[in-house]
Amino acid sequence: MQKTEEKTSMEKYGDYPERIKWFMHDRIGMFIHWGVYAIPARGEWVRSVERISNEAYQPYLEEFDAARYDPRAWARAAKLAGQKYAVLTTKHHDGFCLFDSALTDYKATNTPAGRDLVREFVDAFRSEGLGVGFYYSIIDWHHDDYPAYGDRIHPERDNEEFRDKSIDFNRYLTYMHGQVRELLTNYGPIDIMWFDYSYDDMTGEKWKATELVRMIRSIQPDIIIDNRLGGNIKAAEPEEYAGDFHSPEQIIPPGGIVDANGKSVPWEACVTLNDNWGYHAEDRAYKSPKQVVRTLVECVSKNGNLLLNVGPDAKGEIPKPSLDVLAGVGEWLRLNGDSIYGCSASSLPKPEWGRYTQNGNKLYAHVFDRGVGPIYFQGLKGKIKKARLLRDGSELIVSVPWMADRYSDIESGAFITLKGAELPDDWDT
Ligand code: FHN
Repeated sequence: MQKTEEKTSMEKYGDYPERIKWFMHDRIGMFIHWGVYAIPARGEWVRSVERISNEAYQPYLEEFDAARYDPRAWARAAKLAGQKYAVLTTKHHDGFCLFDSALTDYKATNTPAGRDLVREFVDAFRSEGLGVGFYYSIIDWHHDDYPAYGDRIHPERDNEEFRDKSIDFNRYLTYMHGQVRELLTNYGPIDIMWFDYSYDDMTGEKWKATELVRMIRSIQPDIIIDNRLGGNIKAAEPEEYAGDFHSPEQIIPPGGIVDANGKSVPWEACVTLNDNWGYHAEDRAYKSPKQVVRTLVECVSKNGNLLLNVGPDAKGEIPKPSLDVLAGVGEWLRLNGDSIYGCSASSLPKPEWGRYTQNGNKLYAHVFDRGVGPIYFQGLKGKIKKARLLRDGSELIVSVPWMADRYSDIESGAFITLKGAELPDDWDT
């Protein structure tokens, strides 16, 4: 419907850095967790959870062949899902690199896969017109100079054997910064640098984060960076490594995310399609397209993005249950995408029947919980110029039903009569 007054609370991204505006428009991306851990097929933390030594993990590298890896198929699946960008794990905590790094032998080009898998990912997603992001783990369980003894998550070093082992953490930081430089130098323009993750006192300058971010911005000035180097993006004067967007994980912030001045800040919730980021052969707990769409609508209604994860199997294929959910989400977006892309929160209070998203003077009503009778729009009396059902473009009648004057604040509200039972009772916009 067309509202006659104020714009969305994000004022069409007027006072946000230019580099983040495409992100705030596109709203939904694909997260891709893929690596050697897909062979044990018990999730990407398998080395830590099962305390697998480097030596016991090595056979997996020796059989990693990416035999059915087809990033064009991944990109087409993302497009079919309505996803506008993708973020691939170039290196996860196990330290294995999908890219041909000159700084290590622990990489895909030294496995039967025998090629730079990141290069093919970038080329494929660019050819499908999608944004390209790199996830890079600052945690590294393989590197000899990564914190040793006492590191509770490290697969091997949380034991006496490593108590007196000396490490040169600065040498690790040189390696880590060097790999980030490789990623942002060798693959053309990259849209997102997605670091993961700071913890305990391992945060900020412990990673030499200011130096790292300055290097990144010198190579790729238009890139956007998440906040997991440890910065407090909510701070009124955030550190340089605060990042460009917040990255809540498996949670939609109830009130969105604002900075210390109460201004909405860009954010992106990352969510798994099942219960694992990396491939897990036993994982059957897939979310439904309806759950994903409601999550996406909630994110956008709170000025956020949704990064929806897939975990390809050891051969490089996205599991069919994931593809099925993505296709369902894409079909909804094919019909209702105008209520997501380019939209953000409305200044109106959340209605009891669902959520609003808004784009300029267009207000989108996502009706999740409808009973009988018309839908009531608090505070919109005389402000709705016309209403259309996005799904089929049909007119919806804006009218004051009989008895409304007795049972509603008819002086400020407006009513839209939906078209009876033919509307699905689950969702529509
Ligand atoms: O430990 C990782 C985890 O494996 C996964 O990559 C998620 C995705 O955001 N990040 C870390 C957990 O917060």
